[in-house]
Amino acid sequence: MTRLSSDPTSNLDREFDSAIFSFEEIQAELNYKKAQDSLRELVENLDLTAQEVVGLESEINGLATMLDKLERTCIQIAAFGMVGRGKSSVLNSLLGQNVFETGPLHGVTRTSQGANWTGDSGDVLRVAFPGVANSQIELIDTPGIDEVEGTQREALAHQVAKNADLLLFIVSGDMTKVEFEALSQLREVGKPMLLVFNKIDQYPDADRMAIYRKIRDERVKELLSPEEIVMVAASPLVAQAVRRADGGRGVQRVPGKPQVEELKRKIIEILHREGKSLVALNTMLYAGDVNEQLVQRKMEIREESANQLIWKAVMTKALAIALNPVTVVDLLSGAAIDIAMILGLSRLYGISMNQQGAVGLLKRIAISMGGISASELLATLGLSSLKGLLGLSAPVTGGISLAPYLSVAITQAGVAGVSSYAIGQVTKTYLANGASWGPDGPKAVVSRILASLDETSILNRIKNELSAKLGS
Ligand SMILES: Nc1nc2c(ncn2[C@@H]2O[C@H](COP(=O)(O)OP(=O)(O)O)[C@@H](O)[C@H]2O)c(=O)[nH]1
Ligand SMILES: [Mg+2]
Repeated sequence: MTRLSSDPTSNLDREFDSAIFSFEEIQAELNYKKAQDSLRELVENLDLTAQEVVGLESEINGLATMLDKLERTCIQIAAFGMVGRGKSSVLNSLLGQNVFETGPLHGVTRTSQGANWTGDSGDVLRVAFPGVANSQIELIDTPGIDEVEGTQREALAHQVAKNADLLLFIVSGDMTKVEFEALSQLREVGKPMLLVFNKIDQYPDADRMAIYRKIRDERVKELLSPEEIVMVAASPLVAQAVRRADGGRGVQRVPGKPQVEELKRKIIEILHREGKSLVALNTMLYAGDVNEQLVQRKMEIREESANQLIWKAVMTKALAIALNPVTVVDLLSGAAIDIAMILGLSRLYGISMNQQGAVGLLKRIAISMGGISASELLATLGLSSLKGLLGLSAPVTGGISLAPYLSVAITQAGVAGVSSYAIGQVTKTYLANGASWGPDGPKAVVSRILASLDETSILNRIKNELSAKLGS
């Protein structure tokens, strides 16, 4: 494709790169492989002239490379701590299954067994989250920091920590010197970390809070912020009335339900902040959980992620259109972005959809949208040649015609962005409704959403962001 090649070129190129980069971020929310295949297939099937392909190649390849990189992304969460503090129990409570062996004896964690293990390297045990297809999450259990000899332990801990995305340091009471030193060393690796105060069921409230404050205000004051400390009971013991063999009554301590919601919430927040895939995480942490509050939270996070994803697609499309002076590329890259957005949303809502399905849905929505897609089409067809002309003439006239170029481009891009926004909202509603249009059919859903959209304010938001990006 032809690029503007006067002064602001490098600027625009950079903006375009960052558009592709935000596209990458969208992909981070998806099932990478599927979206990647769909996009590639889509692009391969485009009926472009040789000249047009040449222009598109670098973008397509760049995208593919980034997608490849993302595809290999795997989230690793590693647990550290002294023996018996509950490292294995905490990981089990996250999994919702007893996969890591626990017990009062030393060394339990050092013997591997079972078919679920996915790569037992030496003293470190990893397990991929079971029950989620193509799980991208690995939980890593390590031997107690007091179990392995000094330098060897340090090297091992360092190695595990270096590769992990999140470190959990487990204690079960006030910290010892050994714990403090190990924590300090791990902190140096610079990875996000949570200090997990486990076994809180063992302490009366007052004692628990006293220990918590001691840890927070004295032990790790310099190393961790209060938000990085969380209290849990991964495997609490609860009193249960029992009838003894002799007919008398007694009390027995039996394992109760883990109290780890706060930990799950913090893990999600941290990894979200780090830009790691929320989809996989939510699936992992909330799989099979019927707790209403958690379901509610999951819905909120999903809604939030969906809106973010839609907005990124809107801006990616708007920016791409503003910068591409060739009509056919406008239309095709626009559709590719809408389709990627639909695929992304479908992943987010756990509804599997292939590229054909996404194309079908896009067509359906576009038909039902009537007005708005027609106006986008008109705007694109009517203005693109003008945009191309102005864009191409820029170098000759020394950039004088850039101003009208940008204002036309931004208007056109804004219209396209609004249509993507509407398509995104319609898709979200459809998916949230279990991939169904409901009794009244797609037209009714689309008109309801279109009626509720504040087009002017969305358009202004797009224009403002674009103007800021393009420096006009
Ligand atoms: N009361 C209580 N006991 C726990 C809790 N978490 C773990 N435990 C017990 O502590 C012991 C050691 O746990 P484990 O997970 O094997 O510790 P690890 O050596 O750090 O992996 C086991 O007997 C667990 O049942 C908890 O929250 N409350
Ligand atoms: Mg263990």
